[in-house]
Amino acid sequence: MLKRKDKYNVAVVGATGAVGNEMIEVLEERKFPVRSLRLFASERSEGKSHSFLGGDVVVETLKEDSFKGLDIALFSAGAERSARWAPVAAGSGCVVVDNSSQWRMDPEVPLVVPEVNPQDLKWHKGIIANPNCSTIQMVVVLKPIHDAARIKRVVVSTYQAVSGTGRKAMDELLEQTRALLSFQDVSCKVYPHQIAFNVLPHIDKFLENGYTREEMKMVNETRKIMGDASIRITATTVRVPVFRGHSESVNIETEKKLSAVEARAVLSVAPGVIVYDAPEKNIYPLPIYSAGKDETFVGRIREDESIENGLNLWLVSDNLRKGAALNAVQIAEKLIEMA
Ligand code: NAP
Ligand code: 12T
Repeated sequence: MLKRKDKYNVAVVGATGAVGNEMIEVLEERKFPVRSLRLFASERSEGKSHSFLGGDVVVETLKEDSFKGLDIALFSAGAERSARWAPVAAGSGCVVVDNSSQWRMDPEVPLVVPEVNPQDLKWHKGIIANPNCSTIQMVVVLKPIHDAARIKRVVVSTYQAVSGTGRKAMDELLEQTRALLSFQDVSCKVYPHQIAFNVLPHIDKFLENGYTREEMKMVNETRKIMGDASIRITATTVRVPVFRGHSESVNIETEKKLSAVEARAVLSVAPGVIVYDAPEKNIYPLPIYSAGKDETFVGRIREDESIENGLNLWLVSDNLRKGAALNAVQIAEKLIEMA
């Protein structure tokens, strides 16, 4: 449990990565009450440093006693590192907010989006999981609709940015684009196929049932966060050559009828959501405008005319912010509020 203090000793694990970097920026921007900041990464980064509030913080490697005296650790260094080190941190009394997939479906670990299920923070035992990026931006929109009309079924297709995979994937999109524009051959290291000028219906590993792990994360995590295992969900997750900002086409079937006008009214007061929907003026959410923003943008709000009670929506959010770093910092802020 977090003890109430004026300021906290904070760690970012995976500080040199795409998410870790964003975490440091979000902590700074939101004036998180930091007494001291410690940064951790692999041996590859030893000796590197990162600026924070005008000073320079040196990047360290993890050791058994690294978490002594720390209050909060934000992890984003991959599932293996979380499996190994989150229990070590929690064991030394440091509360972990983990961005990897390692602990999300563990029944002992709350999976939290502060706008949706802040109450689940009450039962944490030292580790709190941050959901998958595609799930987070979808549930902030599903929750108010569920409260208003009870969701029976969701069909979602995603259009996910390469920054979701990390730094190396961003470099790959840039290098392939550069190579193709100068008539050179491309090399594929991160993804199994060329991502520049292409679309890949494949995110994370394929499972026995023919779905990808990313698709099943959206199904299982949504049910856990919403606290309703009866919601039926099916997903197709797709990688597109976009650097930042995940888009989603979401079809929702509800028990009660919700007209497009009513849905717009419900969403316009939902926390963390901005309705951006004026098609007659070519206004709808776009990944290039979501980059660097905190909210999930929703547009193309319309009734599904093929069923009785259905809606179609288009959602966009910055996957490195609400999808990862921002949600983790908001969890930490909520913990402080509750301490
Ligand atoms: P990334 O850009 O590849 O960064 C990986 C980070 O992990 C780097 O700081 C790296 O340090 C560090 N690391 C690697 N091996 C390590 C080790 N043995 N010990 C300590 N640190 C180590 O990846 P990313 O996109 O930031 O993603 C990182 C994590 O966040 C992953 O677990 C991913 O699943 C999760 N993530 C979650 C979401 C979400 O949906 N909420 C979204 C994106 C990512 P070096 O620079 O020294 O190699
Ligand atoms: N493979 O945190 O590649 O479970 O975009 C997030 C993003 C896993 C995760 C990606 C991934 C996660 C991706």
